[in-house]
Amino acid sequence: MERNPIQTVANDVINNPPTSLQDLSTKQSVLKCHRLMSATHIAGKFMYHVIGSEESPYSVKVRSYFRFKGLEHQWLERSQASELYTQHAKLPLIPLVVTPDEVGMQDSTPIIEKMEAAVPDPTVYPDDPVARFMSDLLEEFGDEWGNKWMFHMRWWKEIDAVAVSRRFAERSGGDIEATASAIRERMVPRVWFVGGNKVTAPQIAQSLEDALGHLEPHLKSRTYLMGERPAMADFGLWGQIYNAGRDPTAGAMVDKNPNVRAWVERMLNPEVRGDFESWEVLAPTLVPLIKDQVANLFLPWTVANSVAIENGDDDFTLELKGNTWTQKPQKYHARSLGVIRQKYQAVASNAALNEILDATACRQYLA
Ligand SMILES: N[C@@H](CCC(=O)N[C@@H](CS)C(=O)NCC(=O)O)C(=O)O
Repeated sequence: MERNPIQTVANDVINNPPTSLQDLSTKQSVLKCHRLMSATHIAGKFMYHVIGSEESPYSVKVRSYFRFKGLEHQWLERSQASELYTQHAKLPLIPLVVTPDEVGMQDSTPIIEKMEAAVPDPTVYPDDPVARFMSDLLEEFGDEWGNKWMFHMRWWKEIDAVAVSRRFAERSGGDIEATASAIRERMVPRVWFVGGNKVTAPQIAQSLEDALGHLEPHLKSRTYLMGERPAMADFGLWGQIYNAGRDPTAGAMVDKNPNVRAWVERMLNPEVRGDFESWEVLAPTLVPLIKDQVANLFLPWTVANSVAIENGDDDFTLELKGNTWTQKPQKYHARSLGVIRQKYQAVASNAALNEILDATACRQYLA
């Protein structure tokens, strides 16, 4: 087994005592330099580091994935890992994963996909190709639409913004009220970024309530969304619902759905309890969620968003389930629509999948 760097340098000093004052000083400064490296870096040299925050849905998504895969890793709050973060982050976003050979990875979906390629077992991809694509689609839905539930509801109402900003402030210490108020000043205006405004606020809350209402019966008779083991869909949707579930208003909504609440707790440390289910078995309770939320809200929204980005529009407006939705376009989502469309292209010759995507009214947005 390889030794940690301090031990190696210390042994070198013992085995090869310094021969001159200059040599002594070199060896001392090497030792000091290694000591100065954060304790976590030293302790975790041979493991992954997952840098994020409990409050960040994409960070806890990746952490749960690492836990599920049994990948040796150390979870570091962003504030504990400034040096490592600055060294490896290319984008000002969390999560950041640093591999044992010190490569930085960002963006939760590609992180999971790269890890799946490197460490395939236990897989998060259902073996049934239809279930697998639906799982990817639900992951995308969770990441891109589910984030509106979490982020908008967290900062929209004062009761939530105050509670959450105090929770954030407690982590950073100091004057809690002053820090909480500074956090609110920074975060509340950002709800516009996810499309939260007076017109869309009731629609976002309704969407969360409806999605939870669809998930509740689906999770009555199974442990995870695609059967008895977690899939991509679980990680994407869970990160958002877990975080929403920690805030007052959205948390009360989650609590009304005991099966969802139990899944939320379970997904903190997901594990294999059995097999994935076939699409035929999943469909009766998953299709209503896909029709109502993915086909009627998320997909038309993401396509309109992407068109607005292409046209360079300042904002875009469309009708979603009979309500007017209006917002400024979001760049990242246009890119991720391209990615899910590519995933569809890779399986577009699957007749059974096409039949289901047509029946759920999803295919028109993906093809
Ligand atoms: N698509 C990215 C999104 C990551 C993201 O938006 N992270 C947020 C936190 S949840 C962030 O870092 N925002 C900037 C900040 O907190 O300073 C992913 O899946 O990892």
